[in-house]
This record gives sequence, structure tokens and C-alpha cells, in this order.
Amino acid sequence: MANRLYTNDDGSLKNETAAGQSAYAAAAAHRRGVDAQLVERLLSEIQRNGYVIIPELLPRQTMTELKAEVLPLLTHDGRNEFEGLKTRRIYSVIEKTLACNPLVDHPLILALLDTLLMNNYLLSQLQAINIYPGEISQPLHHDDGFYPLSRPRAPISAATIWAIDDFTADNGATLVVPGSHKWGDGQPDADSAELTPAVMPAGSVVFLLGTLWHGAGPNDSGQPRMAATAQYCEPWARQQENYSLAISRERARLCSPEIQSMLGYSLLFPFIGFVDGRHPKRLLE
Ligand SMILES: O=C(O)CCC(=O)C(=O)O
Repeated sequence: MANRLYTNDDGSLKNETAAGQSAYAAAAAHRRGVDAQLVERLLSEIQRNGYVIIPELLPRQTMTELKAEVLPLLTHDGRNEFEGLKTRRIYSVIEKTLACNPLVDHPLILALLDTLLMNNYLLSQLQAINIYPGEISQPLHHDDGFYPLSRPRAPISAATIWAIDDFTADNGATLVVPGSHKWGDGQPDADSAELTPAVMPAGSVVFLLGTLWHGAGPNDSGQPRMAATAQYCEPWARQQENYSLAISRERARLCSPEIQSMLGYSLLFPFIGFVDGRHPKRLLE
């Protein structure tokens, strides 16, 4: 991936060499109003391990309020092992509640994404996930594994998993395999000693590359573990959730310009995403 050049929608080039990325990270931090040194530090950890835990990025109280709004929407157990038979999820979240929006467009997360993905990256999916006691481990996977491209390669997506409850070693904290974003086509064993639980207090977030092997851990505690996860993908890749159909224009109008862009009211300059030959944002006017 060294020296790969991306074209930004203003026609400039985004350089992925170390120096180019550092300059790009500083510009992204400045644009999003966040600490450039923090962005640099987080990016270097992401590049080394494939993920980083950002402790207490939002107050616990915000998560408590979010939980009160989202919990009543979690009404159905999962339909298979991957969703989790003792796990409840909601999809099309923005159509049902705007409570998770501040997680999706958090400025620090956007600064990281600005550096890792091309301009006008998209939201690929957004879910709330509640893992109940007795749930077993989710099958290990990497989030961009459904794109039919062999590894090793650059990630096509990145994800956040926010702790709405505390994530502990026994309540289903996400298990990650540090460094596995650099692997070829091999897979980790389900009982691999390399599996590391993302233990973190409520309000924290684990940011992971789409190439990192991970999965929800088993919940051997007596309490549910709630999370919200947002996945983001390159603007040329198909989103997992079909937001053109899943999220109405009325709901999109209630979102920030950043989320509107990520739902698809944006262009990959010059030709991907237009509507009737024009910018899709016009549909929200
Ligand atoms: O809930 C978690 O900790 C991880 C969930 C996950 O990776 C997924 O459903 O794709």
C-alpha cells in the first residue's frame, strides 16, 4: 500500500506514505477540531495493532441515556450463530432513533476515518447489540471479509464498537486478534491465546480496521452487555445496509451533514453517486 495515491474530491491527492499520512492526519484533526497529537498516536497504534481502545470518549451518563432510548427497540433474539441466539440487535437504527448519531459522527472518530479512508466514505452499517447472559462467542470474522478480495490488503472499511455498558472480560467484551489486520488469508482459532478482550468502561470505544479478526466474546456474567457499532466503508464499496432504501429522506434531513454524506448524500468525485446527473444532496433541500 506504500505510495498509493488517492484522488480527493477537490482534485488533490491523498498520499499514503508515512509523511503524507502524517500531514493528512494533522489536517483532518484541525478540520474536526480535535488534538492532532492524539490523532497521530491513535493512528500509529491502529497501524501497529489493527485497533485501538479510546477510553471514556463520551460520558457514562450519555450512554445511560442512550441505553434508555435504545433498549425498548431491542425486541428480537438473533436468527443465527453470527447474530447470536442470545443476542438482540437492531438495524436501520437511524430510521428508529437518532440516539446513536453522536457516536456515528464523533469528531475524533471522523478525524481517524478522514485519514484512513477516501473522502466521502460511507456508513456501511449501524447496529445496537445487546448480548445476554449465556451467549457463546460470536464466530471470528473481519468486517470487510465479504468483499471478494484476497489478503493481505488495505482495509476497505473501519468500525467502532462503543461500550454502552462496561465491557468486562466475562460479559462479552469484543475479542480482537492484535496484528491480524496484516495477515494473509489465514484464520485465527476460536480458542487462540491471541484473543484479547477489549475491556473498557462505558463511554469508551474500540476502533478497528476492517481487516482485523475479532468477534463478540461469550457472556458468562449475570448481566447483559450493550454496545453500538458503526461500520464505515470506502465510497466506492457497497454498503452492507442499503441506506437508500432503509433510511427515509425525512429521517436523513434530521441528521448532521456528516451523517447525511455517509448515508449516500455525497459523491465520489466525479461520477459515483449522482442522481439525475446532479449532487444527491439536492434531494434533501
Ligand atoms: O458485539 C461485538 O462486540 C462485536 C460484534 C461484531 O463484530 C459484529 O456483529 O460484526
